[in-house]
Amino acid sequence: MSLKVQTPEKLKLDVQKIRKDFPILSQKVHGKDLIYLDNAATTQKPQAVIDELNKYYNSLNSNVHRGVHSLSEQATNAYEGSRIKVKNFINAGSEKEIIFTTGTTGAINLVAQTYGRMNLKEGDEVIISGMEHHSNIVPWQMICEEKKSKLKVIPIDDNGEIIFEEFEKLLSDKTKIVSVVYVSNSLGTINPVKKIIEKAHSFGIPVLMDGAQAVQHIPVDVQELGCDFFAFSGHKTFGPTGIGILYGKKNLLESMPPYQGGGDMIAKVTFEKTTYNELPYKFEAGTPNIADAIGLGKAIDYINEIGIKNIAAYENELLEYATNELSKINGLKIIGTAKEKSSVISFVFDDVHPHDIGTFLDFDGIAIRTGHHCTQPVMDRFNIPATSRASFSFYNTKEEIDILVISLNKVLEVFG
Ligand code: C6P
Repeated sequence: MSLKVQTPEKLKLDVQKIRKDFPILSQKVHGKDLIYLDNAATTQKPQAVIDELNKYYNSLNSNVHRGVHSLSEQATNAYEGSRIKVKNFINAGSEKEIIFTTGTTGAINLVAQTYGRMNLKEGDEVIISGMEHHSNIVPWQMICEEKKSKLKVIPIDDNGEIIFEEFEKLLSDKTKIVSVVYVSNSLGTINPVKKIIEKAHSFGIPVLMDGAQAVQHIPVDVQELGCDFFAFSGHKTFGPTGIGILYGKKNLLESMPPYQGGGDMIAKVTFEKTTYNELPYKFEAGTPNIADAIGLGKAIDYINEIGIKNIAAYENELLEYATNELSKINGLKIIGTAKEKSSVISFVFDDVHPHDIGTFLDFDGIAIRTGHHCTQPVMDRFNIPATSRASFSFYNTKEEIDILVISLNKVLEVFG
């Protein structure tokens, strides 16, 4: 069980120093030190990101791409500078391929409503996997329903891994797009995305990767992967909420119609006809989320300072430690035992409902998520209503995992 990154000989990551960068981590909850293990839902923000947002509103606030005055120029430079940071972060070929969206959900809806609307017709098929987040299911269902196309689902096995042979069987000339998650938020599975992309491409089919749980944990290089679209969210990447990214290959984005109409996405408007702006602005109608885009750029700077390979290696240690320690707890069953996993552990007890676990742990200051994690089909696949999920980030420690284990044992004493 490991993240796909070799552990460097000597870890360069100083967790105690890093923790001081995150003001929220020194809070108390119910009188106990906060132990934040809900990082798959959203990550905490370093002071540098919080300061960047303050700086923007204190000294830079202005609209972008519109004014000739100094403030507007500075805001535009910061906003476009952030786009370049994102481009470098995922190694896109050009900043024109980076679209600011509201998040992963916004990015996938954009592709479904533009690429999907343009390419799907009656009888066509969209392939997703059985471990998708609802935001990579429902947008495709909506457009498939409208176009009388079909959604095909790659089944997953008992470990929570995609059954690759079943994927191969689903591919045909009816398939118009494959849209799969890179790292599952409820199982932790890291999918063999390169293999999936290569297989789909051998049929000439484009692939969208839901990278919402990938970029904050493992190095991502969209050119090396070869994916056609890649989506992720700022708030899961130590940046602000309300901002996210759609990467798309230039030729595909150019061929797609705009998503929404409005200011900034146009070249020329008359009542008779409108022509559209060049990439990436064609897909960014209206005043964008300037401050949060800049905040995301700062979050990427922060990740780069620590080093994504160091992050991956450290989180891998946490995952192994937590898997071992949690496995010792009587009756605890881990859901999601793929060979390649990210730092997410979903678990169930036979006789204790996850919501009771979550509430109990909260009184010990421990934040985990309980429920279906917006992946109801995954719960159905494993025949369970919900799981408890502990998800780790590079600011978590083994000591925190020890406290989680103590608290879970107390849960068993009370409810078991
Ligand atoms: N998962 C979780 O607790 P947004 O809401 O657009 O930022 O991200 C949606 C999304 C898409 N794909 C995956 C794999 C995700 O994990 C998420 C968000 C959170 O697991 C909130 S439901």
